[in-house]
Amino acid sequence: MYTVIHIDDSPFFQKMLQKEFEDRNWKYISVDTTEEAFHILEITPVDLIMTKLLFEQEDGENFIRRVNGSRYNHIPIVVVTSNDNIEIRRRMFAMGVVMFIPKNIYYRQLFHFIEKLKIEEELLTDIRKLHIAVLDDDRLELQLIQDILAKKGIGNVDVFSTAEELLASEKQYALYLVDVVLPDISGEQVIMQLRTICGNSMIMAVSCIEHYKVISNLFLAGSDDYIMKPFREEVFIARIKANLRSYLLLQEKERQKAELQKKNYELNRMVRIDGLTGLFNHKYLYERLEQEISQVKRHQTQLSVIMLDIDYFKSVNDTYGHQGGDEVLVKVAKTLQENLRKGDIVGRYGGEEFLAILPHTSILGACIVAEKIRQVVENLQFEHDLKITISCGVAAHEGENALELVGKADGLLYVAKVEGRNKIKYDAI
Ligand code: GH3
Ligand code: MG
Ligand code: MG
Repeated sequence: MYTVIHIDDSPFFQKMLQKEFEDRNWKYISVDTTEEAFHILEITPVDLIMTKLLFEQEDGENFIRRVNGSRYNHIPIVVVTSNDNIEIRRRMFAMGVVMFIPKNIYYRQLFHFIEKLKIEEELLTDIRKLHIAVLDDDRLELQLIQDILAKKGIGNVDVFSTAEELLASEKQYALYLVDVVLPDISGEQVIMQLRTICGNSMIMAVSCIEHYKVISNLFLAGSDDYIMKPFREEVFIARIKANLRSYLLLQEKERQKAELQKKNYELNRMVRIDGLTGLFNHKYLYERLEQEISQVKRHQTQLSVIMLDIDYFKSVNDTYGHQGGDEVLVKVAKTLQENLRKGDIVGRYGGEEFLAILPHTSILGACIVAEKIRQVVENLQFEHDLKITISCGVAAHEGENALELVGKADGLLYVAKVEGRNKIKYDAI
């Protein structure tokens, strides 16, 4: 929760602002005088000071000067006044006032600013989670940067005094702060090498070099920003925040891209895969068979198919229920996958029928495979001592199209069924 002190003795504005702030989950403290404001500052952490300029006891400008000279000088000050002219504005901004709001247009601007304050605070929270590497050959400078970061609660910081050490580090950092004047290697080279190893991390060059050519070269080498030494703490942190904004946007984009790729992959998989067994589905089997047939024609190779059907499967369902039947289907499907070669294609052709496409395989080879599978299925262990057998029709490609070839295997499967099941039938060439 954030806290605002509002110094204004008008009950009307106090009431109005109280509601606006509280609606936004802020703690609102209103005081009538600047002295009371200092008292509050002493006893509670404050995130924003809002003040008018004209007080009976003290001039508002004087109050701002006192805040600036105190240990509360980091708290943003917003001035709300009806006394608006360019001269006053200039003076206010010179004193570090972050916002000047003429009383009549008070709100939109103010709450826009407050929203931003919240986002800035969130960014700081994000920065605290980052792993940061600082490279500087000057140990004092390293300490200075570390101190500035530590003051903001940023502690995941590793410091390096040579480029060699940093480049050899196994760890990837989200932010690199690189001094560009180094004894053994140019900062530009360091940045170039970092860019190749760290991908999208933020790289900020830090130096006192002023020459435009050097600075523009650093950006060419892959730096995201350049900060001139000596720098003000607040500006330094603000620049890190600015870079973090783009970094987070980029990361979000990458995340969305990866998610989309995953969804596309899943979608592609879903149109090819049978939901129950995880094998290819009927549609994909035909696509692949057509492809394989065109390969056979082009390269004069061999191709065989096996049509497999579980025997008396209806009675499995009748005895053990549909779910029991499904379990058998899954186990048979797994067995097929395990007993075929990597280049073979196996899918669920229909209910309890499977089709295996065996590229570069003669009828003899296909029969050996079919017989092996028949035996393995016959010996599978199921609950309740259930025994399962399959019948197979094995056919070699002899110029048919996909439909004809499958029809040939299906015809042979039918023969296997008629001749008593648990056997393979092939077309004798
Ligand atoms: P045959 O030895 O002649 O092949 O006899 P069968 O009982 O195996 O053959 P039939 O074609 O008469 O019955 C096939 C059964 O397979 C009927 C159907 O309910 C069942 N079936 C089809 N798809 C599924 C499924 O996804 N899950 C389950 N549990 N059963 C299915
Ligand atoms: Mg069957
Ligand atoms: Mg069937």
